[in-house]
Amino acid sequence: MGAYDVNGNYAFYSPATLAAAGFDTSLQVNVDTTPSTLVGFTFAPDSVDVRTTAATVTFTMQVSNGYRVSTVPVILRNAGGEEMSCEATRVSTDGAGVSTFSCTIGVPTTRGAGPYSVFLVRAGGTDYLTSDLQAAGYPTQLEVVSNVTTDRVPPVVAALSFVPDPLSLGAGDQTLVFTARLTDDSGVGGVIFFLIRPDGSEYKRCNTATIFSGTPTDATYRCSMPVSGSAATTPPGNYRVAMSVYDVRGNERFYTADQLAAQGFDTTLTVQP
Ligand SMILES: [Ca+2]
Ligand SMILES: [Ca+2]
Repeated sequence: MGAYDVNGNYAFYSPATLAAAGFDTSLQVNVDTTPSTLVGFTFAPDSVDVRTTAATVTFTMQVSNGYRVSTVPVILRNAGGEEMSCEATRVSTDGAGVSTFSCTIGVPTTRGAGPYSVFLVRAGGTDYLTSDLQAAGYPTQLEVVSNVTTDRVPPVVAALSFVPDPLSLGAGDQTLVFTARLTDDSGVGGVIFFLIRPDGSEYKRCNTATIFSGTPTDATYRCSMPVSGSAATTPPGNYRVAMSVYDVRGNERFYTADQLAAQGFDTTLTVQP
């Protein structure tokens, strides 16, 4: 320390000088390097019935040295790969530094039925997997009672065609009509047809969610795309057709022209001058 009087006389006292005078001059600073640890985990309820109305499940975690952790993610997964998750935020911290985190997962009526396992809880840098949670004696299984079967599979393309092919610019503006038959266990949601220029860039797309014929699980879609008869707008050459398909559960797949061709479909549209 340094000390001065009203006349400007100044003296600096080193730690050694102060210690020699009998004062305690050391200050101990403790740095806590103990990692955060999950010390409690539960959720309620452990079974929900969403056959008629949506439900919620609340997850509660206790984390030691909780000040080191800002959020605690929780992920659940069923055997079919359907996932639900939430990210818990701090509710409180007790005198021993154990923080309580909480979050809620909404379970809609569209959620697939069956058991869901707590796949992951992440506290600080540590991932607690199902087996870790079980070993610690925590609950890991949530039962969902629902009328819906898990579906993680996008629609399958059963047929694809388009007319006219070849398309002649000499005949003026044309309408290219795509037809595709799609199947899906839960029901097809819709389709987007992509027409790709000879240089690989997208020329135009045609989007429809209206079934032309069939049923939702075996649906035929038809989509009309205007094609300009101007060679400047529509350079002659071999165009390709790609598709994006999706079901009513949100499962989506993009099929490249090559993938569709590998299934045996004609995906080349010849545009003639
Ligand atoms: Ca599906
Ligand atoms: Ca063709």
